[in-house]
Amino acid sequence: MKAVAAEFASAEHDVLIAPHGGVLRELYLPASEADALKRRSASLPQWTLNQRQLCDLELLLNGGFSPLQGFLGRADYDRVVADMRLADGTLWPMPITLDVDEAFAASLGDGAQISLNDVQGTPLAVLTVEDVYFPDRIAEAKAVFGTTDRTHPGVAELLDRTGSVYLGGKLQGIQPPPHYDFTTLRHSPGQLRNWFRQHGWHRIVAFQTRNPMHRAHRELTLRAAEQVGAKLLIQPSVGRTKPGDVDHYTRVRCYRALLEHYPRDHAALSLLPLAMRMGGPREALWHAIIRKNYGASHFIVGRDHAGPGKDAEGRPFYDPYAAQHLLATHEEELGIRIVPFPAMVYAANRDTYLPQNEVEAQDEVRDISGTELRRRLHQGEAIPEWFTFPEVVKILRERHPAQAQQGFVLFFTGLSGSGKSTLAQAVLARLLETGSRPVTVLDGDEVRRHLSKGLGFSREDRNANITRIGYVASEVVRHGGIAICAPIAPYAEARTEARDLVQAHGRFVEIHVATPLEVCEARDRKGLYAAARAGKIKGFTGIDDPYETPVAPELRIDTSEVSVAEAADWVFDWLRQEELA
Ligand code: PPS
Repeated sequence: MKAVAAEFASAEHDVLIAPHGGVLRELYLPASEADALKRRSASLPQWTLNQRQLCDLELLLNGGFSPLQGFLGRADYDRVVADMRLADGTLWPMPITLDVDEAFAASLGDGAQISLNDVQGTPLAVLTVEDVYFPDRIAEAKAVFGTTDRTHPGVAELLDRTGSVYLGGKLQGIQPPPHYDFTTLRHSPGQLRNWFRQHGWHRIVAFQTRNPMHRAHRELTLRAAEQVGAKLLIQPSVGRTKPGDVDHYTRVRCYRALLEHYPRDHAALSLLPLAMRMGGPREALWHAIIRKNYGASHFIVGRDHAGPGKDAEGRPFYDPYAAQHLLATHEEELGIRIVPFPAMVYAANRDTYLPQNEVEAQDEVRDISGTELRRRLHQGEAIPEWFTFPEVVKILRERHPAQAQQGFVLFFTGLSGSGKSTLAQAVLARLLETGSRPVTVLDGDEVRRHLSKGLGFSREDRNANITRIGYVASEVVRHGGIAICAPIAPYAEARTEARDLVQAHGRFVEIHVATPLEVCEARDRKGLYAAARAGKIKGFTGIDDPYETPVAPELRIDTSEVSVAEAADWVFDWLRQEELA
């Protein structure tokens, strides 16, 4: 069987009892009541869910977070944070909370109901607010993540991007958050349980992942399934994972390709809209409960499950086997069997994969880390067949082309008359002479005629101008093109913002055209310096408005010392050296 497909029965709204998983409670109202609530929701206070809240809501409504019936109130929250249990003692390790800002919380009256909407404004559920409380987020970070180090993505989110007030209460579901991607691979717990029942799958081992899967994962999952005599459910998290992870579109293409390499009718693929917190052991426990709700009888816990990587001092946040130990302690209570598995490694001398604990002294162990894989993709270097399947490599290479094909930005900055535009034109000519890649030029004057029409030269307007340039350039780079920008960009903060926008997709090459003011003023091609000196133009850069000199640009060129042709050669040679051109 290739994938669990559209043949699933539609979601059931009743309480379902499955062979595994116990009681499952969906929070959707029957259709006619949902319609009535949808109409009424328009008159309620409106809350737009962020991505994490949206993922949480989806799993609350479809029963993935059973037995929760809404966002945690104070008593449940306190006990979950302190000892991984709801107030009634039920095991639940992760605080599922609805955070809002103080102003919104203050606007709510007693017994308030609020409409929870997606960014398009579609009402998805109504929350009846039973509790409004101020959490101690530092204490939450320490208890849940074991640290307040913001290198931990869960901690950074909690401390820096989480509202200061939590709302607790029960939910009434109106409709599931709409998804338009991979719709045949998305299932509610009820749908999956039905599918398992219809297909006679009684023992099901679930595998969680947030990365593309390679041969080691295939070997691990096959062995785990064989060990417990179960079918395999590959259930990757596609809601929100660790920043910097391979996007889920690419990953799902890889999983589909990999599925062809499993024995027929032994493995199924289903996507989980989970917003991961990277909470290591606690998160692993949470993942197991979710998989139980989806009808799995077993759950694979590998090395460093849901680990967030290293802390600010370069030490791992969690012991790599802490998750396995924690789950073993709670296995009876969990209602799902844990299949702990060591890392699988490749022994070149035997041309096979082995669990790490079966490696012998004479074995030649090989591994390619995630970082090394990214480096090879980046450099266009070979990726051996023992590591992954050619179809998977092809998908990853399409998504991460070698550096020479990646987009980049040349960001010339300097005083008016410093030679930015002329140099930009000369470099443009070199790029077009030697390559076939599309180049977009965002010159200062040109941009102000179109993209930034109406903006002036106040600090605010100049920064808005540079942000617009940075945004357009980042889109060009995202599509694999080259953008050449040539604004004055006098303020460091705006240059940094443009750099950050671009670096999400490719290289940002800042070139400070460091021609001295006296030279620029002597050139005075547009007569603007004379006008500024005469007080006819106010706030002119270099005269009565500052130019904050770039501290660490990739290149610095003084056009009073070299010809335009020489300067262009210099830029072009640098690009060659960096394998960008
Ligand atoms: S900024 O600061 O980066 O937003 O400036 P930019 O968009 O590059 O626009 C600079 C061009 O606008 C003309 N001009 C001024 N420059 C600086 N200060 C003031 N007050 C000003 N008023 C008009 C000037 O011709 C700049 O063009 P270049 O090509 O840099 O000489």
